[in-house]
Amino acid sequence: MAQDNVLYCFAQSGNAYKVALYFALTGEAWTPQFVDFFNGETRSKAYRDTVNAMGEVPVLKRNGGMFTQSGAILSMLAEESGHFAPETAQERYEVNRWILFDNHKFTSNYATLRFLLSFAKTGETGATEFLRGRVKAAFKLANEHFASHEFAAADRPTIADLSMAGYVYYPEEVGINWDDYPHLQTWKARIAALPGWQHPYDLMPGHPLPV
Ligand SMILES: N[C@@H](CCC(=O)N[C@@H](CS)C(=O)NCC(=O)O)C(=O)O
Repeated sequence: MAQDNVLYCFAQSGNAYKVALYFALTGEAWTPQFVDFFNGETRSKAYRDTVNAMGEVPVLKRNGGMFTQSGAILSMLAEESGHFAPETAQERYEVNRWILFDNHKFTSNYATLRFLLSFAKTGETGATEFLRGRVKAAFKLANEHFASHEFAAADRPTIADLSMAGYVYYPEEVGINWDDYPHLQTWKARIAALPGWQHPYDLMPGHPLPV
């Protein structure tokens, strides 16, 4: 059955990119719905009442339902289509394990550090120093994993890779030296070489930001 996929997103959101990337790589039809995050839309009462009570993107409107949390959305999409899906109980466990690690440590600290430095423009603070330490620890762990694994959770790309790919292509400078993580870089290039891959700034609306 054809699905109507409307993705509430904006170009700077790596969490939304995780779902947009799934659509780009699978070729499943989707439409972006721009969310004006930088002018407070996600924090408005209207957004929380009608789009997402959690006040976040991504939100996927699909067949009349409103679905939130990128990891849960990816799991739902993969289960329905079979694309980038785990195939065994062991793979399902590995996929969940890496999606949870991504949400808690890999994406979240990087996304917050980037937000503070590149968009809120706080300059260096105790918070940025703390977050950078957390990012480096997560990057080191992922780098060690990719030294002996081509993909995060199986011998082929799965939704765990799409989740971890959320923020790794953004160009903003946050004081992390990618040369310190060569295996992470190789994995990142492997994902970018998948047919249909596009950069987040080409896939979702809202880039560049108005000056
Ligand atoms: N764990 C969530 C994180 C979503 C998230 O943090 N979204 C950010 C943009 S990247 C957001 O919408 N923040 C809204 C706000 O803080 O007001 C997911 O993976 O979907």
